[in-house]
Amino acid sequence: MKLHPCKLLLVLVLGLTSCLAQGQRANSIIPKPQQVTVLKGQPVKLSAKSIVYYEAPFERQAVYLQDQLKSQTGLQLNISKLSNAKNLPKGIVLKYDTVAANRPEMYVLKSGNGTVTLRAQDKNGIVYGVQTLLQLLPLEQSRTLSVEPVTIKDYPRFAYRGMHLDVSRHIFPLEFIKKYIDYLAFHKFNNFHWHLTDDQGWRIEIKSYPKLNSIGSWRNATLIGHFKDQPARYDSTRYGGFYTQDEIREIIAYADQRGINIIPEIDIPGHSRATIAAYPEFSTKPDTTWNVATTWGMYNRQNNVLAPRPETFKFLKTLFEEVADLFPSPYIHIGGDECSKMWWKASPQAQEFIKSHNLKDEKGLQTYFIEQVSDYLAAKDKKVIGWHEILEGDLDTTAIVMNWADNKTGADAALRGHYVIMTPGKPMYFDHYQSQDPNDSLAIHGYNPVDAVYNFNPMPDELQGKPAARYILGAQANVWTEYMGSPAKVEYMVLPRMTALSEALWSAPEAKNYNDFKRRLEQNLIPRYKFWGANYFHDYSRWTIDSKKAEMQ
Ligand code: TNX
Repeated sequence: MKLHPCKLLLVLVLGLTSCLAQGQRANSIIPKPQQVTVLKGQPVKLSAKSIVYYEAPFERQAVYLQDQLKSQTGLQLNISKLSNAKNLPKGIVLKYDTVAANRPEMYVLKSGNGTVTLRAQDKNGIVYGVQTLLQLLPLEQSRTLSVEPVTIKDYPRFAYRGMHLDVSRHIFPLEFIKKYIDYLAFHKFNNFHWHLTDDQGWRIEIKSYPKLNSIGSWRNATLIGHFKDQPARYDSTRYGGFYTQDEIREIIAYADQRGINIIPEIDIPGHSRATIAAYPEFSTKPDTTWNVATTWGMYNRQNNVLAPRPETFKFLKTLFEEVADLFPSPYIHIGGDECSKMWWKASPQAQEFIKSHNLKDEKGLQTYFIEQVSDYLAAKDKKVIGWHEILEGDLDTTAIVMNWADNKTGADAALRGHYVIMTPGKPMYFDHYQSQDPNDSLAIHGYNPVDAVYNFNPMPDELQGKPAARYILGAQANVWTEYMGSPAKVEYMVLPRMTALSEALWSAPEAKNYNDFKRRLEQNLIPRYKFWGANYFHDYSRWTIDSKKAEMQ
């Protein structure tokens, strides 16, 4: 076949751009790996005849890779258990290796001589190797693929890398929960904090107390607009639902295959309005008919608390045992935030309880609740996580503190000997605005642009170089959904901030560079958001920490 010179030029240019794209892929990975070495030699070719080999612990990850490859490129590879053959076969090999991959969650990816090998000592390492491999491949349908010859040695900076999702204020379909978990896996997060209960509704099936679902999962109306708007307006739609335990088990298995632990949160002793709507006898005013909350911003108003009665503690023990049996997570989140003390102050029964149990005050009572539940859970071999307000009383140090206040509060908790997960409102609250555009879609007051997230250092300055630094486990972004009524709105609020956070948690601080991050975001991630069919915030270049300052001058 003879080609017209113009066509020949086109072929050459196209060939060149795809070569260029190839060379750039190893340089465009997010989060940035610890070490990438581009090797000389031929790219590894993969075709429908190639096979994904796995060693025993990684069978489900081989299936995961197979699915991901199929959806990204259309290429359907078979999988096969690796036999004891001395020479590695051609194709992709998932190897269990504690020597080359000598730390938790580490992977070593090597491509060359016809084979791509991923080595790790645990499932998470393999999952992260898979994510990196997917970024070395084109995002298009193709019958043959080539992987540039590289060695990548990679592991996370922090052990805890989390994303939270509030499903009480708004509930999302099971399919979206899976999609959200896929986003986490892609970004090499390892914990999904599932905020399952709050004043506005229970979202987990509890068999031992069925009214939590028949009553507590439903509210009669929902606030329209911002909760500070006057006068407040409500719709008149009954809203709610919950995830059944079978559905939850399905989500747990889905997340587990992707190296993600699910931490359920049952928020006590405050944020309990939906609980006492179902069981008023656990409230400080048992004769009141409470309703499931229909508005937001509950602090000191309708954000309600549990009363310290024998039947409440029996309830908490049974409830948390049921939750502990459902979730394999070694940690259960028990809330503890924004527990208004006014209800206990006004309750003679609560005051009597404080006295008879030698508690100092209402803060002591809050600690008592946390310690009771910690004990029930310890018997099930689980540790508790609580929001930093659990430190208000004198708590022993077994509880892990999730700090949503400033860095200093986190540092203080670490200095007291608690393990700490950093989620400071600034900039880890993804329910806050990411622009200062008055026409931006409704959000909570603060301003957390994407560069603030990127530049966030989970290690507080106060702890640099101190032994207590080891208590900082990592960080997490929180996604409270008062103003997120749909999956598309959640996606808009988390992308690309979640992408920025992944690098703050994974990569070496000295390797971070915001401009380079933006290049990789544009070349590698934005096309993926589109491929995933994800909504995202487009205006991230315009809205930065400095753009706010410039506007205020
Ligand atoms: C405070 S932070 C809350 C949530 C709200 C959020 C809104 C925390 C532990 N509790 O109940 O949704 O503010 O930003």
